[in-house]
Amino acid sequence: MSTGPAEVLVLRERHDAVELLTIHRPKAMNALNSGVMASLSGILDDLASDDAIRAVVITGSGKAFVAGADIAQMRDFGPAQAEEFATAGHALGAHIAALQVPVIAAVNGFALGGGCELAMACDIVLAGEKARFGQPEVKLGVIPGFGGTQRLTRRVGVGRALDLCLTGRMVGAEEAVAMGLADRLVEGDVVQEALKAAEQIAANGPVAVRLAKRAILENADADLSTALAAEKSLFALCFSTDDQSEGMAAFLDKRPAEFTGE
Ligand code: CO8
Repeated sequence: MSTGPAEVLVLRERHDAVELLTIHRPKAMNALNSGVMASLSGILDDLASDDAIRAVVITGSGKAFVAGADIAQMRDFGPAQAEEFATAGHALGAHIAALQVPVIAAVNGFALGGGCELAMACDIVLAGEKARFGQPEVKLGVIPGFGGTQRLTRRVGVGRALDLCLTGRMVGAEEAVAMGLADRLVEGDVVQEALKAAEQIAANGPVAVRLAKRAILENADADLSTALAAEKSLFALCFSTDDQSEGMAAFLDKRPAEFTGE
């Protein structure tokens, strides 16, 4: 018996040095099932070894970014399967953090539960006018399991995290940006704006972008003096690169820099 072509759950589009990933299960509001998670994880592996890539944008097909983990898949889970699923979710977040290039979430619609958590696992969160964020897990009798209780708290503070995780209410783009859940409110096409931000990043010194991401993410939970010491050594490291010589020479020569990422 022949099997049909495998369903493509994450669409890939290359825009020069920027990869656009679109989670594509529009009939299920792009809910994260094992297939989507494995697909995303495989693509991130691929991108990690792609030297030409400078930034990644993640968005969703149709009217959702991602409306959460797949409730139909989770319904019959026992604790062991739930733990395994959450482990896969955490691994995906770690994968995004470990990717040397920045990852931008272009939140085009519902970003709920695992979808809100996926957005917060990205480096920059752009909220389109139709974006709706929330951690509605308590309405289903569970709690966030893909980093929501922790990443949300780090982004918005304990009180607001408690508000969102205990009421399960949704917030629109404006409120999300005001509380720091999302980083920028975008009027118009959020994917185009995310690609524009990604292109801006791609034009900067690749080593510097990489080290800036590392300096911020690896030290966000460190005490200030440890974090400043880490910044100082990464700053010094920049001065062993061609990108630093080229970037500063280009500024002084009043010409655009031609970075090599070396
Ligand atoms: N899982 C499975 N199917 C979903 C999900 C989901 N999270 N969200 C929507 N769908 C499906 C609906 O069942 C429906 O399917 P069908 O057409 O077959 O009936 C279809 O998508 C369209 O949805 P609606 O008809 O409900 O569309 P509306 O426009 O009326 O509403 C909403 C859109 C508001 C997004 C609504 O669908 C909704 O509330 N969805 C559920 C949101 C939610 O509770 N998310 C949290 C899920 S729990 C979670 O994410 C825990 C994470 C734990 C970590 C796991 C590691 C990854």
